[in-house]
Order: sequence, then structure tokens, then C-alpha cells
Amino acid sequence: MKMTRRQAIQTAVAASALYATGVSAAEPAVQVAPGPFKLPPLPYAYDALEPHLDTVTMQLHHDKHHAAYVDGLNQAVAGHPDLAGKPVEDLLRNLNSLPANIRPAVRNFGGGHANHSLYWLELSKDAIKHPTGEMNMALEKKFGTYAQFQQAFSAAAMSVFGSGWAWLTLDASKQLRVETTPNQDSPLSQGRTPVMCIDVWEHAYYLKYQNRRPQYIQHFYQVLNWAWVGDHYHKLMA
Ligand code: MN3
Repeated sequence: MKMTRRQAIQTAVAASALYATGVSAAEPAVQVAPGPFKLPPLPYAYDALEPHLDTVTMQLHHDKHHAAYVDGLNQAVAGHPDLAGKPVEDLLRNLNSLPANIRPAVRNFGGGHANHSLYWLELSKDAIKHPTGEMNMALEKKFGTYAQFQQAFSAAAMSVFGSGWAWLTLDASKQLRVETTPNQDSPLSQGRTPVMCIDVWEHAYYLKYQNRRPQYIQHFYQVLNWAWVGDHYHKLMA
């Protein structure tokens, strides 16, 4: 489907609200219920990450699952105009300052929105499969070698019981760490900043890999674009 220039601008704005992409949208924006938070467009075609992440999974994951998180977040902040204008990252960093009755919804739906927004952007069909420069040096300093980092990250992704995420994050002292969160919890709510992540909810891989999460993790590395992650890391360290 071809986008009008106006749609292209709108979708680019929606994407850049969370993370700078540097890429143009290949798919038009999916309609979600009106509200301050917008579903960012998938920054490539649904089939771009084949055969590692299959087309149907990408369609459902972005257009249905991520869209539902955006809808849920919009519903949660309806009637709270003071919150509606804030970036979702700010809401997640300050969960405890939110009204108690909307805190669980912002945690779940806002987390789902922020987490998936990062996940789409770090993936590419033309992935640079090895970190370079300062990203590589930082990983080697912390983990020894890239292979050792992968071991730690894969083990974290395998250790998530049920639904959740594994993360490469920066702590308050800008030190790298590997960690996991359950459900749609964001490391932002723990005072840490996401550098890279893997979604290990079954909806991320079950259609193609069924119960074989280790295979999904191995294929994830084939489309994980360290050029984007390294650029993101550089901006976080600046
Ligand atoms: Mn997901």
C-alpha cells in the first residue's frame, strides 16, 4: 500500500516520539482508538524479517498485540489530561506517582507500548550481526566476548517463566547489565534504561517455533541490528 505524504509524515512522527528511527515507514499506520498515544508504524514490511520472524507473526504482533497495548494505555489515561501529554517513558519511570487506580493499567499497557516500540526498531533484514565500536568495547568490558554476552543474554531469555522480556540495560551509573522483566514490566520502572530487548511472550514466536524458544532466540540474533543498537547506545551515553 502506498502512503500519502501526509500519512508518511504522521507515521514518522509517531515512531520518532519514542526512539529515533532513521528509517522510513514501509507500512501505513494501523488505526487504533483515538487517544494521545499512537501505534508507531512497523519500520519495514511484514515479511522483511523472513524466514527468521514470519510474516503472520509480525502482522499479528504489531497490528493486534502492540495496537491493543496502545489502546489500553489510551483508555487508562482518558480523563487524566495531565498524563496524556507525557512520553510513555516518563509514565513508566514514575509509576508510583500515578493515581493508584490507573497504575496497573499504565504498567501493563504502557509497558507493552514502550517495550514493543524498541523491539521493532532494533530489528532489520539487513542486520549488522556483531556490535562494533564503543558498543562492542562496552560489551567486552562487561561480559568478556560477544559470544559470552550472547550466552548471558540467551540464558536470561530462557529463564523467563511464562511471559516477559530479557534486556540489555544501562543502570543509573551507565553500566550495562542483562536482566529480565515479567509480563510487560519495563526496566524504566526500576530506574534503568533499555538498550536492547527480546520479547519472549509466546505470541512473539509460537506460530513458527511453537514451544522451541531456544530456536526463536537463535533466529532473533540473525535480525538483531547492532548498527541501530550501537547508535541507540551512543545516544544514551552522550
Ligand atoms: Mn509482544
